Amino acid sequence: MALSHPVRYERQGAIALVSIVNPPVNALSQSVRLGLMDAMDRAEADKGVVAVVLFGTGPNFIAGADISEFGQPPRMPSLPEVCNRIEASDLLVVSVLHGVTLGGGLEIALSTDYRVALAGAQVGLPEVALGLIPGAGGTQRLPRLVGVDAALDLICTGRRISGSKAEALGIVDHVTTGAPRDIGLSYANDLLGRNQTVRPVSALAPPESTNWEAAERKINHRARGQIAPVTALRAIRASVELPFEQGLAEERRHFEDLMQSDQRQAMVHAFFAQRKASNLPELKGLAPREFEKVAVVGGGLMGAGIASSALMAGLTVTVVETSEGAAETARDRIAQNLEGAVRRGKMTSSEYELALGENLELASHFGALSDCDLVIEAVFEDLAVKKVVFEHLDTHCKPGAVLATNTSYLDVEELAGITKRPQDVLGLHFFSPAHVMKLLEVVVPQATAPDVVATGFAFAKRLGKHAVRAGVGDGFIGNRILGAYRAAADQIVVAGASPLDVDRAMEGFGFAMGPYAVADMAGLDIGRAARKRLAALRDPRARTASFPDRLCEAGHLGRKTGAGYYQYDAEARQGDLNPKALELINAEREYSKVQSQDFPAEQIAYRIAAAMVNEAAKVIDEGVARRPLDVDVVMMAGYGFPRYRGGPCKWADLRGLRALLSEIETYAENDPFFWQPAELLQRLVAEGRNFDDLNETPLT
Ligand code: T1G
Repeated sequence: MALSHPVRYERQGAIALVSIVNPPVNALSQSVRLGLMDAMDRAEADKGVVAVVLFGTGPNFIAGADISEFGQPPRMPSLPEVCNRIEASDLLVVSVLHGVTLGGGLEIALSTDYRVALAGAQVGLPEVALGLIPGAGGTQRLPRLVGVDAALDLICTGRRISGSKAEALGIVDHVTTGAPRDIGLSYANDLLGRNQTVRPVSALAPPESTNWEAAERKINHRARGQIAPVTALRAIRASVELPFEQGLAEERRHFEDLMQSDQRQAMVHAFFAQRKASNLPELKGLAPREFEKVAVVGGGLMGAGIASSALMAGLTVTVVETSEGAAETARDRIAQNLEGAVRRGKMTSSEYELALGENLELASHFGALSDCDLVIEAVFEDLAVKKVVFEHLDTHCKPGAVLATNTSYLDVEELAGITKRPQDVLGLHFFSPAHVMKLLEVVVPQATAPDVVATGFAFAKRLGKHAVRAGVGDGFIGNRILGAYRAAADQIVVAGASPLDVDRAMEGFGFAMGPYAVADMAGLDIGRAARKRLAALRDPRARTASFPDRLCEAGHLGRKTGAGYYQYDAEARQGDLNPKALELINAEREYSKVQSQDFPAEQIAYRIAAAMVNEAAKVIDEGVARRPLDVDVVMMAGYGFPRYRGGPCKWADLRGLRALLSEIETYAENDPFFWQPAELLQRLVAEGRNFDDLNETPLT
C-alpha cells in the first residue's frame, strides 16, 4: 500500500498489521474507509495470514466519522459497510484503542473480534452532541455487548468513559501499556496461541429489554428539546426487538433522518465554530509569548476564579491583594474552587496539593509582579481604580509582559493608553465562575501587538476555554446581545406576558433558565447597576421598562432577599410570581396604556431571539465581532443559547433571514428605535446571502 495512503499494510508472520495514518485525529474519511476495505481484501488474499491487527498512529486510534463530510452526498463505501466487512471476515481481527476512540471509531472497534485499550484511553459514542446517533452499528452492537441500560447511558448522553470503565463494561478485553502496534501484535499472538477464534458481536444474543417509558422520560428531561437522544433510544430498542440486520436498517433510517435535520446542522456548526473562533487566520504561525508565570491582581470572586482556572491548568500563579489578610482570603476562595474541581474529577488530589502549594504565591505589593509573564487585573469594576492598577503594572512588570484586564465592559483602549506599552495590553473577559465557565472574550484594542493576541488565545486554550476575539465596545459581544435579549423580554412583559410566561418560553426554546429566573439568581441589583451606568449614554428614543428598577427600589433583589420576580420564602412553590412584581408590572401597563395581549410561547421565544439576531448583526457590522460564528460561540458558551440551535446567527439562517427581517420590520411599527432593522441584515437579505456566507468571507 502506498506510503502516502492513510491506511497502511504490513505483514508480521501470520499477522497483518493495518494502521491508520490520517492526522490530526484519524477521522474516517472516504480514503480511510476505502483503505480499510482494501486492507481486509489484501489480508484475506495474503496466504498464511490468519489474523489482522488494526491500530492508529498519532495521539488517537480513531476520532470518528469525518464530520466535514456531513450534509454532502454520501461517498462509498459507507461506514456501516466497512464495519460489516471487518466483522464478516474469517480472519481474527484485533483492534487497539489508544487516545480517544469515538463515534465511528468505536463502531469500527466493535466490529472487530477482540479489543485492547491502552492506559489513558477514552471511548464513547458522542454522536448526539452533533445532533446524530451512531450510524454504523453502534446502537445494535453495543447493547449486545454491555446491555441495554449501559448502552442507553453511553449513547443518549454521548459521554466518554475511561479504558478501565470500558473494560468493566466488557467493551474492551483488557487495558495495558505500550505502543499500539506492539500491543496489538502481542495480543494477536497470544490469542492465536490459545486457539481463540472469531467472535462477531452481532452474533451475541439480543439484549434484555428495559422500562422504555421511564428511560424515555429521563432522556427527554435531560435532552431539553434535542431530538437525537430519544431517537437513539428508538434505535437501541430495535436491538432488542428486531434481528440484527433489521436493527441495522432501523438505525440507518433514523441516522439518515437526523442527518437532514436542522439540529444536526446547528450542532455540527457549533462544533466547527468553536474551533474556528479560536484559530484566527491572522494568528497562524505566530508564536505566543511565554506565560508560565501568571499573576492575578485582585483576589475577589473573579480574581480567585481566574487564578483557580490557571492553577487547574498547571500554571504557577501569583495573587496580589491589598493586604496579607485579603491575600489569605483570596487563597481560601481558591482552595474552595479547587476542592470543587477535585470533587468534579477535574483535578487529582496531588494536583490540588501542588496547585495550592508551590504553584501559588500570595503577595500584597506590586513588586511581586516583576518576573511574571502575564498579569491579569480583576479589581473592582471601576475605570479610575483600574487605571491606578495599570499604572502600577506599567511600573513593576518586566518588558514584554502581557498586561490584561478582566473588565466586562470598560474601555480597554483607555486602560492601554495609561501605559507606555499599549502594544502589550488586551482584555481577557472571563465569565463567572471563571474556573467553570468556558467562554473567554479576548478583547483587542487597536495598538495590541499580534503576538499578544496570540498569547491571549494560547492562554485560553491552555485553560481549556473557548476564546473569541472581540473588539472594544460597551458589553463587547455577549453582554451587548444580552442587553437586547433582556430589553425584548421586558417589552413583552409590559405588553401582557408574565415573567413566568417569558421564562417558560425561553426554557422551551432550549435555555436552561429564563431571563427572570436568571436575574433573580444573580441579583436584580446587578442589572440595575448596568442600567444606571448606561443611562447617561442611552438614546432618548429608547423605551426602557421601569418595573425592573421599581422592583429593586422596593428592596426585592431576587433569591438573596427572598423575592424578586418570583417568591422564594419557605411556603413558595417553584414559579410562584412575586405579587410586588406583578403590581409594578400592571402599574406600568396602565401608565404606558399598552393594549395587553396574549403571547404564545413560540412567539415570545421567536421575538426575543430576533432581538438577539438584530443586535448581533449590528455587533458584526461594527467589527466588534469578526464573524457570525464568533457571536454564536459567545452566546452558546457564555449565555446558555442552546447548542442544538447553533447560536443566534445559525438559528436565523435556519429560520430564513428574509422572514426574520420582515418580522423585525413589523415589530418596528410599535417601537421604531429598538426594532430598527440592522443594516447588515437588510444588506444580506437584499443580496440573497446569509450569516454563513459571512463566516466564509468576513466583512473585514
Ligand atoms: N472529523 C473531522 N475533523 C475533526 C474531527 C472529526 N471527527 N474531530 C476533530 N476534527 C478536527 C477539528 O475540527 C480540528 O480541526 C482538528 O481535528 C483538531 O481537533 C457514523 C456519524 C478528537 C477529542 O464527535 O471530540 O462518528 O481546527 O482541536 O482538542 O456513528 O476533536 O485544526 O482545522 O478538537 O485534540 C464522532 C469529535 C463523529 C469527535 C480531539 N466523533 N472530535 O480534540 O483537537 S460522528 C466526534 C473531538 C460519527 C458515526 C458518527 C476532538 C478530539 P482544525 P481539536 P483536540
